[in-house]
Amino acid sequence: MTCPIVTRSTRQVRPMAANNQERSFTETETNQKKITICFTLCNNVGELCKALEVLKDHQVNLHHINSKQNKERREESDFILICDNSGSLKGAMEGLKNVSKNLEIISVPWFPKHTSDLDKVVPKTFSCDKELDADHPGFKDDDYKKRRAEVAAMSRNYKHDQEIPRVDYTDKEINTWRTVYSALVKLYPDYACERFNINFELLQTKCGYSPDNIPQLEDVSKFLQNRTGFRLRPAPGLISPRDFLAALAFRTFYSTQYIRHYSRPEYTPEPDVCHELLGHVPLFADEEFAQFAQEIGLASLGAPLEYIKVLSRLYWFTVEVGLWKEAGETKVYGAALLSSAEELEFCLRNAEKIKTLDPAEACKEKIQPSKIQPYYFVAESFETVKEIIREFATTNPRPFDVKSTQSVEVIYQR
Ligand code: NLE
Ligand code: FE
Repeated sequence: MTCPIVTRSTRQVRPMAANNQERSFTETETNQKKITICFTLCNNVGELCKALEVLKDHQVNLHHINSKQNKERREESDFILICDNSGSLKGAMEGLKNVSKNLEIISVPWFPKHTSDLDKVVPKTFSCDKELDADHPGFKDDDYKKRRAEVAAMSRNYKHDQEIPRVDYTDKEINTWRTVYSALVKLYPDYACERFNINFELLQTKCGYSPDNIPQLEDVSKFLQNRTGFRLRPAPGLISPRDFLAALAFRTFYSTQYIRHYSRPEYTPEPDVCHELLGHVPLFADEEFAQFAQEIGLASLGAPLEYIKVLSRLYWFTVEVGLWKEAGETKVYGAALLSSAEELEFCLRNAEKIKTLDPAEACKEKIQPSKIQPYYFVAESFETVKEIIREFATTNPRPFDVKSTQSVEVIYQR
C-alpha cells in the first residue's frame, strides 16, 4: 500500500478505494449497516459475473466495487466490495467461497471524512469524568477538582465552527501559569529544538504569550490557522487514541483548558493548558511539523485497533517525548517534555536514559503518560522521524488509502 497522498489541507479526507461505513463509535460494534468484502478472482471471462450472481441470488445490495491487479500473481485481481449488511449475507459468503479465493469480511470502523464530522464523535476521555488518581497533585483539593471539572465541561457540545469558549482564569491560576512559564523559558534556549524556539518567539510577539497571561485557545487557534491551518478543539481531558489521532488528519488538535495544580507546577501527570500551549502549539506553527502530524492522523483513519495501538506508541515516543539531533547536539521536540521543567532538565541530564530511536522497539513499549519516562528515544534528525512514520504508514492493513483534499466551492455569479 502506498503512503497517503497528503496535500496541504485541513478540511476533507477522501477514501481512495473502499469504505463507506455507517458511523460506529465503539471498537466492538458489530451490527454495522455496511460491510466490506475482499476476494481474489482469476482474470477469466465471466468470473466477476459469477460472484455478482451470488450477491444477487442472496438479495445482498452492492454499493461500491473496485479491483486491482494482484501484485504477485498478475493473472489474478483483488476485489473490494461494500455491501449492505442485509439479505442472506451468510449464504452469500458461502456462495462466494465457491467462486473466489482469499475471501474475507473486513470491518472498517467509521471515521470522520470532514472537519465537521468531528462533531459526531463523542470523544472518549480517559481522565475527565473519573475521580483524580490518588497520586494526582490535586487529589485532596476539592476546590481544585470542582474548578477543573467546570473548565473541562466548557468543551461539552462544542461544534467545529464555533468560537472556543473563553476561560476567565483566576489570579491563582495565572500564578501557576507564571511559575510554569518562567521556569520553562529559561530552559528553552538550550534544551528545545530550533523549530520550537523560532515559533515560541513568534507566539510571544504575535499571540500574547507572556508570564502574566494565559492565552485563550480561541486566539491561539486563529493564529495557528493562519500559519499552518492547524486548529485547536477544546477537550475535557485525555482523549482515546483513535479519536485523538483522527482529529490530526484534519489538522485539528484536542486541547484541554484547565490548568495543573498549583502545588506541582514543574510536572503534571495529565495534559493541561500549559502542556497544550507551551508543549505542542509552537511546533504546530511549523509547516513541516504540521504536515508530519497530519500524516500520523491520516494513517489512523479507519485502521484496525491493533494498528492504532502501535501508531499511538510511535506518536507518544516522538511527538510527546521525542528528542532529535541538531548539529550533533541532542534537542527536545517532545511536547510532554517541553511543558515540564522537571522532565525537560531530567531527560537531557541523564544520558544513560537516551537510546537511538528504533521503531520496532518503540512499538513494543507501553505508553506511560503519567510518569517521568524510564528512557527517551533520540533520532538522527527530524527527517529520520518522518521516514519512520511514513514507513509505518505503508504497513497499514486497511483495505483503502486516503487522500486529503482542499475542497473548492464554485459559486456562479455575474
Ligand atoms: N508531564 C507533562 C507536564 O508536566 O507538562 C504533561 C504530560 C501530558 C501527556
Ligand atoms: Fe500532549
